[in-house]
Amino acid sequence: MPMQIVRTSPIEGQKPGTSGLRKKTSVFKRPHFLENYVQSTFNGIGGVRGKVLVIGGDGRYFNDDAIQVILRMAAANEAARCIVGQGGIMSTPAVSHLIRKRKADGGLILSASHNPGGPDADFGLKYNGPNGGPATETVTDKIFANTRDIDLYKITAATPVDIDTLGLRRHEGMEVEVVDSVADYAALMQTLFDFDKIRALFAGGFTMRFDAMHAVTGPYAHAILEGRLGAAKGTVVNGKPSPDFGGGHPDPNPIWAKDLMDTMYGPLAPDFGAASDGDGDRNMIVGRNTYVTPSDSLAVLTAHAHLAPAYKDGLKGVARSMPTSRAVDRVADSLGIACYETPTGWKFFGNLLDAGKATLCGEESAGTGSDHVREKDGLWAVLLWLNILAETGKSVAELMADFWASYGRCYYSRHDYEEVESDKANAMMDALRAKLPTLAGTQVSGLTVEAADEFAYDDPVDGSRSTGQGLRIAFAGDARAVFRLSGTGTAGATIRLYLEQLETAADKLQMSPEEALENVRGAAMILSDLTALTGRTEPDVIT
Ligand code: VG1
Ligand code: CO
Repeated sequence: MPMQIVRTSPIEGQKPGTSGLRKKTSVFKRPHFLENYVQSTFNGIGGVRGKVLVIGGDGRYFNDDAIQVILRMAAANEAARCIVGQGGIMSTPAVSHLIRKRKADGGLILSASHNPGGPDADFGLKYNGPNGGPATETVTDKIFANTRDIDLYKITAATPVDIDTLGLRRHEGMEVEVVDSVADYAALMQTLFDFDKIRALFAGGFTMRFDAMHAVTGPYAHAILEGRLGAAKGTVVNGKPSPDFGGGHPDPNPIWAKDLMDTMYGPLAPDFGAASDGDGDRNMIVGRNTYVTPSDSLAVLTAHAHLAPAYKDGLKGVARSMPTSRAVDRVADSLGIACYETPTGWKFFGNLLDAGKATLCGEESAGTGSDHVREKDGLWAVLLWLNILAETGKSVAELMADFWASYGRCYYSRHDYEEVESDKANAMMDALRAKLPTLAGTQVSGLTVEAADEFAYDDPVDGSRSTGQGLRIAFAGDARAVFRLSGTGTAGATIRLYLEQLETAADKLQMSPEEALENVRGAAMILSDLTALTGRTEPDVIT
């Protein structure tokens, strides 16, 4: 095998963020950038000699070239086998499932997820471990350490590997197995949900629109919704993956999935709407005239999960990321199950799922999932909603109204200030952090601060501690504001401000979120001094 050892030196800025390494595509394409990171990943996990890896990506621009480099490096590093999604395409939850199903040693996912794709947009790469989940911080720390003192990488000659033809072949001493990207995943979904019941729902005239946002879930949604479940042809829109996601932003929220929102709030709205992101791990749920916040979705799914076959015996526990609203806590309380609060990012749920402490997990950023894989899973969430709608016979609006009547409503909104100059964003966070210990008891914007701290997480399974996970301010009357900096952006800093206010009064359950959150937003702006310190008056995106 013609293996080359290439001399290299460390490249700045290869620290993995919330979900792997994300950079401008042009940065990933710089000489040695990808190769350094791949070799550092291999080194950080103790080498890949004799190992089996699953490899797939969301199909964005550079996916095809990058996957060839990764395969050549896996061969040169003496991996035994790479299992690759056909054409190099596989959704993030499908990769997670395949790692588990095939008992692989890990996997590489080529994706920048909800970030746009293209030569001038973003690219990303992340490593998932043998449990199918994103590498824990202990592992990403090792990968990062390797990026700091790398001096060589190994790669074979530039003979392209055929990843379009299904089947097993040898390539430069390594086995390459090309698999159908959808089949195993679709089969898994069928074991979790009552497909007969959902098929009957569609056969009875129930209508749906699934917006794949020109991203990876198109083929999965076609096969499962229109194929196995018999939803009408045309249910799936924007279902053909494209390298730049049709020029759009594959982030399923009311801003970027505006077409779907317009349809669902228009005169011809179907019964149910959903969308998913670039790599298929996020979901947006919207009923006729009824947008469901991801935090509420997690809570509603927790309350009704027992209606689906996979969860009929109940849930062991649930987990949510810290900024996610506390709606699910109230459901867990009434079910008598534990509710864990973790830092942002799916890597923190893995240990809880592995240890059998949590069955469902979720994040306010439109990620929901369960112990069926170790990633969040967009289509899974859509199918669980469909199963619940089929069992209850209720509309999304009715389910939400019932839910709020039982548990109260956690009004919730996230305000993103994008591409803020990093030093200004850091200065704002530093100033607020310094102020936190003095805030309890302060009156601001009609609210009283009850407690304020910087979130740190002690993993109950492996005892590891993660610090610096967001600044949180709790107000009397069950209101909360949280500030943190995004770890997935590729330009400047993104400040995320999360706002929450619980209402339990029956006559206050149908307010607009803006109105319900006005006081807590006002208080957050005053306490953070955001406008003075960053020059921003309005957020770029409100979800
Ligand atoms: C964001 C979300 C976080 C999510 C992460 C990866 O991270 O807030 O909840 O886990 O993206 O999602 P951050 O650090 O930018 O806030 V995905 O679907 O982009 O892999
Ligand atoms: Co994603």
